Amino acid sequence: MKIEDLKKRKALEKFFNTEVFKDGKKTLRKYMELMTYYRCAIMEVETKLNVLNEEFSLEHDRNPINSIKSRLKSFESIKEKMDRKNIDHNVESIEKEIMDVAGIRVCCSFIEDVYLISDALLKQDDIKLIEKKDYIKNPKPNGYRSLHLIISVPIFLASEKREMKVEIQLRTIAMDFWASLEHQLRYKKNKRFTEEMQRELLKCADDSAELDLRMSKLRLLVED
Ligand code: 0O2
Repeated sequence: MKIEDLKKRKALEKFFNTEVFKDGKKTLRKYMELMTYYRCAIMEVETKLNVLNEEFSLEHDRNPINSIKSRLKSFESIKEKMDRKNIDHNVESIEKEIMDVAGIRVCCSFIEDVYLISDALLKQDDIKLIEKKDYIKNPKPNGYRSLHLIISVPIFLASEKREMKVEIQLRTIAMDFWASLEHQLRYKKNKRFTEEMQRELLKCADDSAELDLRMSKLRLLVED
């Protein structure tokens, strides 16, 4: 086992041992199992998205999905969220209360593709929509735009079927460009956003939304 893995394991053991459970080892196993199920759920949803992308590219001669990135929330972020939201430290609560352990970010070419992919995915009879937040129609005050879906998807194990929650963020390339840079700036050490900086960021978000609209108009002209 690598030193980093060993350190991670020690931190996990400490968390599960001292803070909640006497039987830390058993709990750690449950946690590892749960993370494996989330990884499987990510694979399921990624496959669905890739299939949709293939199908649409065959029909329309272009890819509606530009890139798909996925991540499993780190133990540190899960713990931070549980503390922030006053959630009991146990494995069952992670599954019940934390909606974004499995996260998938889908970057689409045009705004219409965001809704095309989201509608096609939500139509599938094994997908259940748990929550939808449309920050494209209603951007956040700082200018953030994306369509957020929390869905549940079944995974098929050797002896059982399990419904797992996955958070999907769908956005255009322009929205992703803004969100990635805003995230980098926001987490710059020892720096604070002044009101002027926030205004400038909001303007950048509005300008890139305008670009998205212009690109959509061009697409209509080209595809007409
Ligand atoms: P990560 O590592 O990106 O996943 P909560 O998740 O409970 O804190 P809420 O209201 O449930 O809050 O979630 P929300 O705001 O709908 O979406 C949270 C996620 O959306 C964030 O995840 C970001 O990925 C993204 N996001 C939301 N607002 C912004 C924003 O203003 N700028 C950027 N760059 N991204 C944003 P996490 O948890 O921050 O981390």
